[in-house]
Amino acid sequence: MPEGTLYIGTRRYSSWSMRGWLPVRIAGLDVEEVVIPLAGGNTPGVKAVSPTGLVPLLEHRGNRVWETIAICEYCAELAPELWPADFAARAHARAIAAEMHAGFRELRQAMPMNLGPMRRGPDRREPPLDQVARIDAIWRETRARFGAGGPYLFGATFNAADAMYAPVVTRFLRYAPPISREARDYCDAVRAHPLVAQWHDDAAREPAEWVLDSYEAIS
Ligand SMILES: N[C@@H](CCC(=O)N[C@@H](CS)C(=O)NCC(=O)O)C(=O)O
Repeated sequence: MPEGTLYIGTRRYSSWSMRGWLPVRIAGLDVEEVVIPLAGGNTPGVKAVSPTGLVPLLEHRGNRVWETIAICEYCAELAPELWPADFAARAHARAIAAEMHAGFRELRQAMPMNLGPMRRGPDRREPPLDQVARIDAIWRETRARFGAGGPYLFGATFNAADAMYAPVVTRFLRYAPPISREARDYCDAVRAHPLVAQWHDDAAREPAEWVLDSYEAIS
């Protein structure tokens, strides 16, 4: 019998669900996954289960955890490899993960996550290039300082900071804003990670009825 439930939204669109799901799976939590098809905001099924009206929501061993950054921390208590072992690297990982959790609103709105076919909808907006450049710099600087020995931000281990930026990778690969060669290589490495690949595969199997015209219009 599973030890709880992870509630997520439509995989095709729900970037925050992806950010919560990755650490839960890396930590190997034995939780049932419940996917709630998003309705484009104020989804009744999400409101019925989540205190914030948002997903992801993790229920595990009687604990309820919402907000992706808190889910990362919860999972890291059980799987410490979700943060780097080195003190300075760990501080940096938390800082860049928190920056993602708190920011880049304009980038997220202009380049919404959509794992379906590209449509180039009429409402497509210009990406905020200053925010694209900031993320590019975060990735390059982090990899230069801490990334030796592997393709991820902190080297060989895909950790919570990578999980927080994984939906940005899907956006950069889809919308192709101008990014550095190093950032592009990082995107390719994240896309090839088995769990990221699994998320994409599962998204591709979602029912056609879950596709939202309003979300497709800006993709
Ligand atoms: N700050 C929240 C953001 C969560 C969020 O915005 N989730 C969206 C889906 S990506 C949601 O639940 N929207 C409700 C809806 O579409 O009904 C977190 O880190 O978990």
